[in-house]
Amino acid sequence: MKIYFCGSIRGGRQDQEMYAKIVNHLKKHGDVLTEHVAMGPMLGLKEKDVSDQMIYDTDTNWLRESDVVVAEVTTPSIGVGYELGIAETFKKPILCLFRPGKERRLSAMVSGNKWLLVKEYKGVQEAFKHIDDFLANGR
Ligand code: 6K6
Repeated sequence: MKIYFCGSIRGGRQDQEMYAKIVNHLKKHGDVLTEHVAMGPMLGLKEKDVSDQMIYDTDTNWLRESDVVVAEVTTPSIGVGYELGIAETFKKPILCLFRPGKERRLSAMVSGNKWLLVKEYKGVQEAFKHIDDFLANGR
């Protein structure tokens, strides 16, 4: 199974460690096409190594090829929101994981979209459970 993982990059990297845990878990289920999203600054691609056009072209091709999309949507990111819109037009099954917080509300464009399966979680084990349910049963 080809899994496209989405997480904030220019929107802010504060959840990068959580992305890494989620991606490690996703790798038990299949090939994660976008592992770099979860990598720390020392391991991942350097932003300057690739052009923005190359990023866009590669990512849209990977979205087209993917079987499922899993997005961590706690840190708001234009790129992640855009990827969700593209993935929906490709009719991909999509799981969005969100950690509610005091000052945080998920965009209505995500929480109000019935195509997206949106699951709230507090800790990483709960996120893993949502992923396992989604990949096994689509819910
Ligand atoms: C730097 C560090 C890791 O990768 C890079 C190079 N930049 C990107 N490489 C690959 N995909 C990217 C890059 N920048 C954004 N994206 C895609 O948009 C990812 O698939 C993310 O899910 C999403 C993040 O969007 P922003 O708006 O938060 O950057």
